Amino acid sequence: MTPDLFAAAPTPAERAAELRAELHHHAHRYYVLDDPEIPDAEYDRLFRELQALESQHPELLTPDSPTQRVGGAVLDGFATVRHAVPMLSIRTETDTEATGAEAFDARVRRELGLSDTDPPVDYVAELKFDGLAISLRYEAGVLVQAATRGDGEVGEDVTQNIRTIGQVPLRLPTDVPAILEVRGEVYMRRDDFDALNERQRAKIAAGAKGEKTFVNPRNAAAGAVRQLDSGIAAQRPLSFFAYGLGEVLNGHGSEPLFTTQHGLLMRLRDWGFPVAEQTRVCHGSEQLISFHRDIGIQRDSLPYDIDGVVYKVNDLSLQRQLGFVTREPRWAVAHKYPAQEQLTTVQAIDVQVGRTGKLTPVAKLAPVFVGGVTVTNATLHNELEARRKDVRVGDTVIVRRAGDVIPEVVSVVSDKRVGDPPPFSMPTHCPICGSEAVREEGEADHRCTGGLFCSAQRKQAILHYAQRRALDIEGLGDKLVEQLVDAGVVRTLPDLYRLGLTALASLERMGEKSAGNLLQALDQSRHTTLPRFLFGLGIRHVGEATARDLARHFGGLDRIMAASVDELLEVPDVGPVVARSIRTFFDQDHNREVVEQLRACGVSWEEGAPAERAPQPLAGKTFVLTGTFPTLRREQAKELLEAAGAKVAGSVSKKTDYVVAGEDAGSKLDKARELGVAVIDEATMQRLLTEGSFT
Ligand code: 5U1
Repeated sequence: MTPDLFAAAPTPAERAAELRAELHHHAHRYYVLDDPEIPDAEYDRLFRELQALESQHPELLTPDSPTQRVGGAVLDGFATVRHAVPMLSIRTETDTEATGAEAFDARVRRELGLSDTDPPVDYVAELKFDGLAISLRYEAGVLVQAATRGDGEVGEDVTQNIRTIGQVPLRLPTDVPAILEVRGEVYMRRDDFDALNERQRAKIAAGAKGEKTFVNPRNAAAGAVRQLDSGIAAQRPLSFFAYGLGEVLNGHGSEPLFTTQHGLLMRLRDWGFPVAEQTRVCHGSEQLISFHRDIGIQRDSLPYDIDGVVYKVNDLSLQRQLGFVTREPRWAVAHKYPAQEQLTTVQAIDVQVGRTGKLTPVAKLAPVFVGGVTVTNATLHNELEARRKDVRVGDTVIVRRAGDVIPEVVSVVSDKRVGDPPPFSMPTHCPICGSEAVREEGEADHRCTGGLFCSAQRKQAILHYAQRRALDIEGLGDKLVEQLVDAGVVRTLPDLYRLGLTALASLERMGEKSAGNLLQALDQSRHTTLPRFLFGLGIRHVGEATARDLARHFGGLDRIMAASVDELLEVPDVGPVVARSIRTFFDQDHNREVVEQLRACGVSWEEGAPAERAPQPLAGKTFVLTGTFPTLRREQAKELLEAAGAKVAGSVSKKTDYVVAGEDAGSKLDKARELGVAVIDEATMQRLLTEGSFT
């Protein structure tokens, strides 16, 4: 568009309105849609222009101005707010099994007078965010008040703090009702929580007084919302999801704005509120059960904590018909997952030795059922962490177990401490082999200096070599490795291939049949691939991907063993730390000896020529894989794409170039369609792999 050179310059009021509108638009793109249109620097420039205008003309300052997000006001206490429509709570179904969803459906059907032959009831299934419920009040489309739930009737006015949340719109489109209360949850993403705690730890280490780390994202979010100094609240990264309404007056026109809960959520999204994409319409209890199961699987990979899912009757007229019991609607229920945090006591603190000699303090706990399993050990990571949390024997602690993550001690319940047990300190010598334990400068971990002299390191090294992703020796598990090392039968990796039937069969709990199977598995493992072998050696910092890159780049093991640090640095994704670690490993005579002996025992793989710089037809492209493919396993497809230079991501965003969808593709396919990302099948992916683009 050519600028109109003769147009009058805007007045300060016009320019301020223009800037506010532009900043609102870009804040929505950035915070809600995660799809910014302008660089951060440009946003900052517009923001500063508006700030300058408002300070020159204070009369132009409006409560919905984006400049009001930065916080600053310090309150003596919070004013109270009487909710125009009470903020209800939700009934909790504590039965975490599928029967929990069935019980809710049965209750709803009974209350509605439906018989078994009537069709299934439609529900909306949503996520139950682990945060703090908030009511946002908009008058004439402008945010005028934000209040906590409080006792449901009266909450606290936390408007200044809520304004600092980028995802909360300060102003809504013009078609919203004159009075509109939007309800939802303020929460903290896990990555924001980790970064916040990292900053807190740095402040504490620098000697700042009165600073602390936070126990979990929910507490951190609740603390930020109830922070009297809004300048501090503004530094706590909060997010928001909308899921319901409070008071609504003066809708436009005579048509209702929506007749279903799903319609309501979609309308909230249109108005600029973040609504979780996992929201799903479910027909009857079976689909509720599968939603509960699907989200249970995804739970740990969501970027924020949830403690369950919520089911709501979809039809708003049926909701009205069902009504409430005390403060809880009959049309909704929260269906929980097993708690991920529990209280227990520390019976001892042991120190375990890992494959690379790392010493890890581990709290031995009174058994406790958490995250779906009984937990008896929880990692304390290292001495600094154990001291920071000040975990002592006898303490009552909060233990957390999320998914496959190793259980950890979140914090000590300090007022339950009995007496004055001594603080934990790391032993000066390895508890297994007695070698000196050292902590190198700049590192948090202590390490045993015993190397393969240390039987604990040997056991871990053997288990690492035998694992499925390395040499894949079926049957060689912890117990057996322990026996083999403790009995002195296996000292180094090549000893595995020297095991005989008689020696094996004489071990405790090992019959002739199992011994025979193990020998067969060992024999099969002799034929392997270079990446598996390299990974199996357990070189520090060399994971599967690096092992693959090294094999591809050099083609053969001798070339890798002879490569200088500079030559290693030529491998894509290998940096100085990794390169030095590889060089150091192969500089040790005993490591070269192990490799030679393994080869002498018949361990072999195919070698190739060094890569010329393999063609990378898909360099710079990002793919997401979903569903089951006709010929390739997901892992194979990933390997092929990565070999062609593509990046394979776990979730779909605007930055995704292609979603490869197979049978039973899930929510990633829906997301791709929503964002207009190209969806292709396996055959098209194969064409791209060879041709790099469509011809
Ligand atoms: N997603 C969602 N969470 N949540 C919490 N919806 C929802 N609804 C709630 C609550 C307390 O309450 C209404 C059913 C009143």
